[in-house]
Amino acid sequence: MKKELTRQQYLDLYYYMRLNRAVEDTMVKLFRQNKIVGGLYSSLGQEAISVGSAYALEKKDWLAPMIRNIGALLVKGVPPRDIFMQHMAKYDSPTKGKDGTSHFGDLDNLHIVSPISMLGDLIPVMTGVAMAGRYLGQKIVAMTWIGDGGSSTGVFHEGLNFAATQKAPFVLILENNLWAYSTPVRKQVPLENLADRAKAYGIDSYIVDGNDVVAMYSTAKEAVNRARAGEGPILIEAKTFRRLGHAQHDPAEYVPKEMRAYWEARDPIALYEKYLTGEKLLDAKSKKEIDEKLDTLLAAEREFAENSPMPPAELAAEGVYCTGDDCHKIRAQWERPVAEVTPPKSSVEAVWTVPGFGSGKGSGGANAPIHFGDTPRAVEKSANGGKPAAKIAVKAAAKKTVKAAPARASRKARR
Ligand SMILES: Cc1ncc(C[n+]2csc(CCOP(=O)(O)OP(=O)(O)O)c2C)c(N)n1
Ligand SMILES: [Mg+2]
Repeated sequence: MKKELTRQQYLDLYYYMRLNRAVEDTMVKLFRQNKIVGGLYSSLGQEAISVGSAYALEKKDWLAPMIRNIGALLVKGVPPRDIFMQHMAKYDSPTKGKDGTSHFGDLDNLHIVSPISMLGDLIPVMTGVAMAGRYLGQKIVAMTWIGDGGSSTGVFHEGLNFAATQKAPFVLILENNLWAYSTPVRKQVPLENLADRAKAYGIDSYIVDGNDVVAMYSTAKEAVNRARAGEGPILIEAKTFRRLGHAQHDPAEYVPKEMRAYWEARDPIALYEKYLTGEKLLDAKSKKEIDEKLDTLLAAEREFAENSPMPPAELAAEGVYCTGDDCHKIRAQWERPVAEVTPPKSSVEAVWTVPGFGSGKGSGGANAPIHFGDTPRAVEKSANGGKPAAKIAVKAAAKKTVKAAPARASRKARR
């Protein structure tokens, strides 16, 4: 680690890693007291990744966390009480006790997109956020995280390819913690470095020690700056280790003892404390002050969360299904003149047309529906007979499709 940040930045990184660990330690206690509703995941030993990467973002930037990114939420400004209450399904929680432990965000103020369980799906979603920001001239960067296991989903590849072709200002942090549930990374990816996946999309990547918070921050900062400057998406592989099981239910007995011992000796907070002390950025007195600050904060946040009521039963069905405008309103926030982004100004002539398809007109004069030659004929009788023009067009198109009948016949033959 070389000295390149301000003293305050060094101390911020330390504080947020400690806060990340303290919040999760508190939740383990709540879980054992049976106060957590649902699963409890841990980022023990991975705090430097969430904290270092989220610290590289600006306030206006967007992120979407995965299950091991509570540190990123804290850096972005989510108060610990919200995290506690969400895990306890309390009425004052961000989702009023209605969604999973990690399934919450804040679109209005903190720019956090709520995660969903399907691994990889946040990649195209955050690519979309990045593109929307560019479209609106906001100069934002979007960031999300994915695990080694999640990097083998189809949507990881589709999403990253899409981000690359769109040159989206998007940074993807791949947390290679060596395990996906009980599957070691070597059994599911034939690559030494998962960063090499970036080559398939023609984008740049970095490999970083995920247990070194300063390296994590510096690398993320460079990637964020490059993405913001219009260089397109960047993939960062952070090498680390999942210190606990997949979630609280998993004792992870399948992890070799030597592997665990190696990584336990590389605890990111212990390593960083040693560095800060060596560089005279942290002494016993300021460490004690941080300990006390965290103890006081967490006691108050936990008390608030514990005192929050459970949601009233009569509200169980409310806000579950969208009923339109009386449920919630989504309105475009125009930041460019409406005329510029709506037709006719926004319309572009199709560059590829096929007669009878898409922008072409059917013989009946209406827009032709897409017809692949094997859909049932809509009109069997005479052409007009009071049928809508679109249906007549279908018939006309079917007639022109020479291969339609043989295709149907051959499928029948196969059956
Ligand atoms: C598309 C999809 N497949 C499977 C799962 C079930 N699942 C949840 S977490 C997980 C393991 C994830 O491993 P990894 O991506 O390495 O993340 P880690 O838990 O190590 O942080 C699996 C298989 C899922 N949520 N989504
Ligand atoms: Mg993993």
